[in-house]
Amino acid sequence: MGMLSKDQESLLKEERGLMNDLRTALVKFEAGPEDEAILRESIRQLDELFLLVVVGEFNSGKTAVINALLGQPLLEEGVTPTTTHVCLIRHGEQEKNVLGEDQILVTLPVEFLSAMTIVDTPGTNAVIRRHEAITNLFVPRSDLVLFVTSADRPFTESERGFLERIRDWGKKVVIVINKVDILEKEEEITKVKDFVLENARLLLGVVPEAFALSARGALRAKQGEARLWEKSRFAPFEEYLHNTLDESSRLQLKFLNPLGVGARLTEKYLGKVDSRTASLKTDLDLLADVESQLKFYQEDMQRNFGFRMADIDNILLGMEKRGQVFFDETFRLGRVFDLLSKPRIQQEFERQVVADLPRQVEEKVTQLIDWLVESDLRQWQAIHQHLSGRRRGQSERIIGDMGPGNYSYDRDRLVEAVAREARRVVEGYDRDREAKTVADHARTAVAASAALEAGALGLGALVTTLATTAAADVTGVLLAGLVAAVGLIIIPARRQHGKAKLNEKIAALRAQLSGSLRGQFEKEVQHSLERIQEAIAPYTRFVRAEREKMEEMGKKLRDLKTGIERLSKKIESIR
Ligand SMILES: Nc1nc2c(ncn2[C@@H]2O[C@H](COP(=O)(O)OP(=O)(O)O)[C@@H](O)[C@H]2O)c(=O)[nH]1
Ligand SMILES: [Mg+2]
Repeated sequence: MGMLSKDQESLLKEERGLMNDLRTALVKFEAGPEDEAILRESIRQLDELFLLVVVGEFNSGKTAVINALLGQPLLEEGVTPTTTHVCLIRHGEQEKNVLGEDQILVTLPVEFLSAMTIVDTPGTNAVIRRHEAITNLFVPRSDLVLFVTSADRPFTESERGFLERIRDWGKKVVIVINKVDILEKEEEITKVKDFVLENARLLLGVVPEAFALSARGALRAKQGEARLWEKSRFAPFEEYLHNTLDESSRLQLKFLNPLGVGARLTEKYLGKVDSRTASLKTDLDLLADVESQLKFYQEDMQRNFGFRMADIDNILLGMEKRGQVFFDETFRLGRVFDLLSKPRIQQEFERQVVADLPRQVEEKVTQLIDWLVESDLRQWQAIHQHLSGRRRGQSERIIGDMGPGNYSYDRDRLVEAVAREARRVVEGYDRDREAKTVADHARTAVAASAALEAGALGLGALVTTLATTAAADVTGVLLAGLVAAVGLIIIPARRQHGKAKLNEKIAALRAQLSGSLRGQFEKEVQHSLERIQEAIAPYTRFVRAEREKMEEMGKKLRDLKTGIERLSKKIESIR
């Protein structure tokens, strides 16, 4: 670029700062390397000569237009698609150099090339995809796009698509409708031009500059057939390129170039942030579902457990009642001789008071355990179902990757891991084994609370032992009381004492049993919840971290977008 004014310098500085910010953001958020390269190129382009890129379908006459501008048939026209290259045309000694597989550099001592570089592209061609890719590589770098369409097939479908992409890069487009010499009448030319302009307006939102001309006629005129010049309509086009597009408008376009690219990339990644945020929303909803399901599970367990423990309490209360009856019936003078036999009274106590309490307690506890185990299994089943549903839902709308960070891969892998763990648990769930483990724990807890050797005793046997110990204690009291009663005849007082003692014993037994069972089952529920939460934790952590990242990225991109818009307006308002 030539000499810049102070204002221009400061605009340029601001622009570089903004674009470098965007680059840093894209790198940080693992944007595709091509996008980063495009941005880098367009920033670099700020230091280069004005770049005019000529695009259009194959055979529309792009090369012919350039030859006509140069006034000499320096570039080969009418070549087949397979032999075309991107051709960079610069100012210099007349020379031709191969730059690479797809590019050649032509230098020519033509005056206007000292103000701009022209790029002749092979054109968009559905047959040769590679050409399209090469052309697409140059479009983002261009400061101005010259879009050449042919009067015999103006504005084809593929040209329409191509123009759309050019627009997305925020490029200024000038349209050339070439080969108007094949149209006989003036009104045919007007018709074609109107048609092209209307379509371009619909696509671009603005009416671009458009020139209907004959490149062939112009070249021939410049080479001696002067009478063809007027008819070629080339003059207004040349006038536009050389004069309307003066130094300051070129500079303006050049300044706008990286901003257009930046706006396009910002838009693209904001779109990705949006769709990923939406995807994360479903993950978060799912996790919230799971969370509330677990909470409900916990509450349900508490409530149900309360009912079931009340059942067990009732059984123990029944024993307490039977004890009272036993006391009243046995502690009578009429049975004094029966009562004198200690083994006998103990036997009777066991038969009438203890009765089938151990079996009943054991049955209730077994039911409780089965219910506990079943609920645990159901939680895992629910988790598995939730996640399988989520996986299916997700695969239907796979979102483009945001670079090597490979979000969907990580996410799916984690969901898969949780689902796999849930499936493993569900499929391998051995109710009997689980129940036995819980029963063992419960038995150990009950034994520990009673300071008994748990050993190989089942829960029922344990309860029997506890009840019998109580019985022995109480019948002991009974006998002592009996002797005293017989001797001193103060039976009622002794009876009172015996009953109180029995109540105390049974209350202690109840406290022991329900206290240790409750403690143990609470532990089991906690453990079950912890296991499930642990299985989900990596997925939860991932989703939360991703969401934070997306929030940060969205904010950064929106800030950049605002900055780009503001600077573009500033640049557009110069002149
Ligand atoms: N009738 C007519 N033919 C043209 C004109 N310009 C180019 N052509 C022909 O159209 C064909 C393709 O031109 P070319 O410049 O190679 O097209 P490109 O593939 O877009 O570069 C060649 O045979 C040219 O001679 C023109 O103004 N009028
Ligand atoms: Mg060509």
